[in-house]
Amino acid sequence: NSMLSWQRTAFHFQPEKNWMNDPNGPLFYKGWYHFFYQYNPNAAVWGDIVWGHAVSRDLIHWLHLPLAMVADQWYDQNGVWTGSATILPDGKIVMLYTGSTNESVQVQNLAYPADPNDPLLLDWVKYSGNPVLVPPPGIDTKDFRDPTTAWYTSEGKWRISIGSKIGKTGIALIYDTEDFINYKLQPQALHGVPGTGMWECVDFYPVSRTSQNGVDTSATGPEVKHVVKASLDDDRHDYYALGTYNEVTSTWTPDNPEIDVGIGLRYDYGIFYASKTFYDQNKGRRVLWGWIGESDSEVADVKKGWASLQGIPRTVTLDTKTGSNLLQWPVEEVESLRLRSNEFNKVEVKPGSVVPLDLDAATQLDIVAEFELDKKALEKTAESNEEFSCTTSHGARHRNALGPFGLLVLADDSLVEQTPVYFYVQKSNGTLKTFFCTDQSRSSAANDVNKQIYGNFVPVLEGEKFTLRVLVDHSIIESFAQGGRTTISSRVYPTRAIYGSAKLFLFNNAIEADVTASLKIWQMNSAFIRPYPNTR
Ligand code: DQQ
Repeated sequence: NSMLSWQRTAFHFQPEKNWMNDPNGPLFYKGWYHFFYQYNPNAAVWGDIVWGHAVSRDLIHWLHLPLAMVADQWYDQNGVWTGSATILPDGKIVMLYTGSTNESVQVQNLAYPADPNDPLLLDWVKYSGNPVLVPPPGIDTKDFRDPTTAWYTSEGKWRISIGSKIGKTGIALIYDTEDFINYKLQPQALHGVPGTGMWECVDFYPVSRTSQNGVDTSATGPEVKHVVKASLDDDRHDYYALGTYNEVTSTWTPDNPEIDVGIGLRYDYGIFYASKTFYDQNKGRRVLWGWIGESDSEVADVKKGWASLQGIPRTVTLDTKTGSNLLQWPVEEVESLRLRSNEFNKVEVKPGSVVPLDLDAATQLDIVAEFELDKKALEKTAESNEEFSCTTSHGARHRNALGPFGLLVLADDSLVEQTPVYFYVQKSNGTLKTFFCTDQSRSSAANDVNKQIYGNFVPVLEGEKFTLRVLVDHSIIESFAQGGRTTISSRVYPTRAIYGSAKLFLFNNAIEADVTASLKIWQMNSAFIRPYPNTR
């Protein structure tokens, strides 16, 4: 057991032990951020699901609380599944969640805090008339789950969405309600995309077109665009698209049907699922939580006694420069963990070389880096029409004139273990096309772990450098390229590159171009993520 204990993280949210999955009902109330999550109190694998609960002042330091809801009713006997919170204008909290009934039918249930004066919201009451929604005609009893936060309509009603599928078409059903007890199914789904299968954990929210502030879930009008997100059960990734919401028909239309939900953009090109946003009225921002599972074996999870992390919460905004993607960025509070820093200015990294970065240890880091490609090399490089893809093009070993270049994270001295986080640049039609990837193929000497190469295209606009932010925390690497246009989260399980033996390097595997790198790297403090004092 202690053999694997280094894999536990220092500043990512995780329970003391056992299995965790989806984030549930995040909200800010009376000075506290509340975080609920899918939790198995009995084992380090999925099952016996109840709601775990923790609170924080700053989204970084957490106090674990007693379970918020357990499977104690016929309508949630097979699991207290995923749900969302809505804060009503009078401050009341409404929680809607999916119950898997004694017969494994998926139904929606209502719950609320027993004592609204308790800022910790320790006790939850399930509504006596539950369930409030059962699968409608035409919907399979096992394809009806994960209610969203409600938003307000101009008719003065609340509206929610619930994920489902019809045949192979993933859809977001829409219901209107006045009291959260009686609901009316709308004749039109919010949206659906053929071939995408079951939509889990649908999310629907506005983003401002003019500012970087977040907006309340009910905001509509010309100032906003609307995001639809679905977690695709079939391929276990979170897909989003930007579009326009029509309140009258209760439908949403993507800006570009070619990058629709499930066939276009992902929040994260690594491991990141069942995510959920909430509007943080405390700081006027929209915050995204995502479940980052394990990519080692189930046997290893059982041995270590826990499984899963939550990503560092991210702010989500519209990228007003491109207009066609979101920007995700770690919440500013994570910067309060920054300790001493090292700066490296304009380090030259020659083609085919590796440059060590002199740090005390490289297991808990916040890295901010920018890279520039040599202008002359850029000019004389021939056009390429190579079909590149991070996932299939042999990772950081695969060279062209202009890449790959970036960082070797959680590497040991001999580079037997290393996780390259990098850019790969192509010149075609006189312009540059850039990919952002993470190569796990040499991340661990262990062989029971996922060694995929992750990544995707990242927009780099005229005049921009290649910029990177990386959070490293023992067994997780969260990477954000170009201010959060493309993000990749990796779980890695080095056996040598641990504690003081973990190092960080720059690398440039381009054939022709010099790369100049400037970095600021902070050692990160550990967060206080503490058990609840057992006084009750
Ligand atoms: N996890 C929950 C479901 C949801 C799935 C069950 C997504 O409500 O659809 O643990 O990971």
